[in-house]
Amino acid sequence: MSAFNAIGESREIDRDEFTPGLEPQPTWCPGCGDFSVLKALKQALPEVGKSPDEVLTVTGIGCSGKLNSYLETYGFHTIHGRSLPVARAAKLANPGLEVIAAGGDGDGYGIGGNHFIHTARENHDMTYIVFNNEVFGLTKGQTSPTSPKGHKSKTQPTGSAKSPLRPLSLALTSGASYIARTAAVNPNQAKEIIKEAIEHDGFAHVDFLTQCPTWNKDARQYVPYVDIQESDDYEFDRTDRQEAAEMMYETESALYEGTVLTGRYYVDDRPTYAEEKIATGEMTDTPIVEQYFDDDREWERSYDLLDRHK
Ligand SMILES: Cc1ncc(C[n+]2csc(CCOP(=O)(O)OP(=O)(O)O)c2C)c(N)n1
Ligand code: SF4
Ligand SMILES: [Mg+2]
Repeated sequence: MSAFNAIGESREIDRDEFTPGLEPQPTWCPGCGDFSVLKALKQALPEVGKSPDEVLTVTGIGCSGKLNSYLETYGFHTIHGRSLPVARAAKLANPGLEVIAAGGDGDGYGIGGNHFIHTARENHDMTYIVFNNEVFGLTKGQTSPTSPKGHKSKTQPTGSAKSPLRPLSLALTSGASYIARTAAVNPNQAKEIIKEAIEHDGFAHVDFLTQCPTWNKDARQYVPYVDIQESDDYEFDRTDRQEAAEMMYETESALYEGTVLTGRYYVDDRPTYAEEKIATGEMTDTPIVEQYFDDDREWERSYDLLDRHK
């Protein structure tokens, strides 16, 4: 049990507790894949024993960024591409919180790409869900970092000249310790993968293929999908970097040729950022949030800084 008594409380949790009273019905377009992410989270969180007041959902800007308006947890709707730094700070300050960061492909792989690389490299303990619809949905369908080469949009009416970014491979080379891809059309797998990602200690990246029927008609390609763990055609060891890298490369290439491969790609159990910092002595194992509410503690460094800025 934490000093913050909602955290670690053991009780039966009903998935309806995750539906907010204020905005229970999402305003996403009919058929939008984003509904599946919300549903998977509402199912997964109670199944891993989390109640709404133990969870913080941090989102960026985009249709995907509206997630935390429709999910009854603590929420922080940040600026475009900045969900990860906010999520990192919250987790470091209050490690008892279950931190889920989320955003779109434009948000996380474009404007926030640098944060993605370094949050993975540092192995911050959180789940990061990227709603990958291969376009900028909210701003009406512009080309995004994952739009296929040749994809036509208002920004590239003659077709994109650029090859798409490879999110799984990027997560692996950056240092993420859990990497998976799922799809809105595969709700059972999505729920299970989200549960694993939440329970993983370290940076868990889930590339979630979410069709945008309004601005990306090509996204219908997400059906049918293949679960690589269930198919006899794919066999690899997901604790082996080299084998995982090859499987990711095949998956990312196949997507743009019309074959949707999903599943778990990589897992390792290296120490998290906080564990590394505690080991070097840079951080104590008393969470900052508890130190902050300790009336007897002297905040020498902060007073120092304040004095210097007078
Ligand atoms: C700094 C900044 N630049 C640009 C925008 C405009 N903008 C809002 S959402 C968005 C793209 C959203 O695309 P994505 O992240 O893929 O999310 P989706 O809407 O597809 O879920 C952009 C460019 C912004 N809000 N802030
Ligand atoms: S514009 Fe696309 S991504 Fe946004 S809510 Fe509509 S279908 Fe979903
Ligand atoms: Mg998008």
